[in-house]
Amino acid sequence: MIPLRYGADGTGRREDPTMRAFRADRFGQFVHWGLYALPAGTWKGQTIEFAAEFLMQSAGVSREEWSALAADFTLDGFDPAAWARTAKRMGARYVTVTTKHHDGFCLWPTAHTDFSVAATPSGRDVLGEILDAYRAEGLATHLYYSVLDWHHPDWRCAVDSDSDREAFERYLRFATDQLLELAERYPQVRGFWFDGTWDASVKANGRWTHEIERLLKERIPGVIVNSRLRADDHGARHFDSNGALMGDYESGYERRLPAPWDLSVTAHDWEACATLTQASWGFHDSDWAERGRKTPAQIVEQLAQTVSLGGNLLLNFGPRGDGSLAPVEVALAEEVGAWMAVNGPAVHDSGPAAGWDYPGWGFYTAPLEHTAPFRNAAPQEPETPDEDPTGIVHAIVVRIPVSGLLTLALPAGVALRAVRARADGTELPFTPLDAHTVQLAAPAPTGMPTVLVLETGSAGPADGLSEPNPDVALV
Ligand code: H79
Repeated sequence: MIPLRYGADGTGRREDPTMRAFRADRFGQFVHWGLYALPAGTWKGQTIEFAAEFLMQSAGVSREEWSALAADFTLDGFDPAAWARTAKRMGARYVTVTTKHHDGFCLWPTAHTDFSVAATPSGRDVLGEILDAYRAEGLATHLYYSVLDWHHPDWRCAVDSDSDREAFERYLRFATDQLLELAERYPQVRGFWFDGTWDASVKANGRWTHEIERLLKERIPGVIVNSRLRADDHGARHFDSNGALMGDYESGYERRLPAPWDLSVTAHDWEACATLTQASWGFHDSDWAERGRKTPAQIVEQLAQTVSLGGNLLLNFGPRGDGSLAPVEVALAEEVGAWMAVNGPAVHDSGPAAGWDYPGWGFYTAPLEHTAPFRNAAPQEPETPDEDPTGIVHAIVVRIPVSGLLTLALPAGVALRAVRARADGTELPFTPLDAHTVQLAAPAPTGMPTVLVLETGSAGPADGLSEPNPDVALV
């Protein structure tokens, strides 16, 4: 063990009610909204096929020109209640909203820079209105904050001189002031989501990242902080130099997921964030963005894969410059919501199904109380030691084999009692191949993943025959 001052604060998962609720939520909505939604990927007639929120950088726009967009931030179609309803109907249980992205524009009337909604025609507290709207729908709220800042004169990517050092210290003071201001103005938030922390300047300031997490938790007891904030004494990010996770959950999976069979990620809490288009977070009004737009089935498959591996999925929406949602994103949310209305129990309050190996044709999830004890958690007494392990497992079918057959390998000690379609409860017949393997006809394709409810019980001792040669297995 390397001694660290700014490494992980503990080992193992947080098991307090706030963290348990966040884990059980499983599905959140990310909202990227700022000045970049106005040009929406096109600057002076040129469409840049790159993330819309990067346009200031990718189109080489000066600070002055970019700041002038604030005059057009008029909120003509701004309807946060509609955003919140859309998220709720989709099945999201929390929202993470950009308070300040890399361009430095602040969605709340901050006292620490003039570059905020206070300098727009309405002068309204846009962030506060968004958070109120989501809370009114019963969603928990989290705040995204980019430490990286292209607007602030004191931001540095690297600190190479004394004057850089002085400037960057001023910058960190500014960011601290803003974060404490956010915590004070919006004390109901459940979490902070940090971004823009990969530059050498931040990595050399693990002390600051450690202090920010401590300060936020002091101001808002129980608040949840992502690993992306943190660097340790040696600049190690997410995981400290001893391999322990910093922050409360890993947030390194951006536009990608762990491999479906990679159970190593179930050792800690994590959240992946995903775009609806191929690569833009902010609204990108272009054929390029539409070409890469994901279908509801692709989104649901990502959600199923995520939950089967013990993660949360934060699905991004990029409202348009006038503050309205793009109809194509509302339609996507409706379709995912229609699936969730039937199949939500395979996602919400669910996690990895212990012992059920990745079957290739889909994903298994199980209600959280049936998941294995967390690897790093303190050992807990089982509530009812002799309890029959009867329970349900959800099988989410995303790829129907050309054979038309699904093969299920049962965990040791588990018997399959019945298989039902989640949608209508129809019982599906299955054939045991041996004590540990069953086969059934795959459900007819519907264009969306199909969820099967597996009713399980414990296998009696007579069922316990196992193949003696470990090189031989029935598939
Ligand atoms: O807000 C969305 C994006 O705008 C933001 N994060 C999501 C949630 C984002 N900022 N930058 N990026 C995504 C991609 C950055 C990639 C790189 Fe690097 C930064 C390449 C080089 C520097 C980080 C460090 C990744 C690789 C090395």
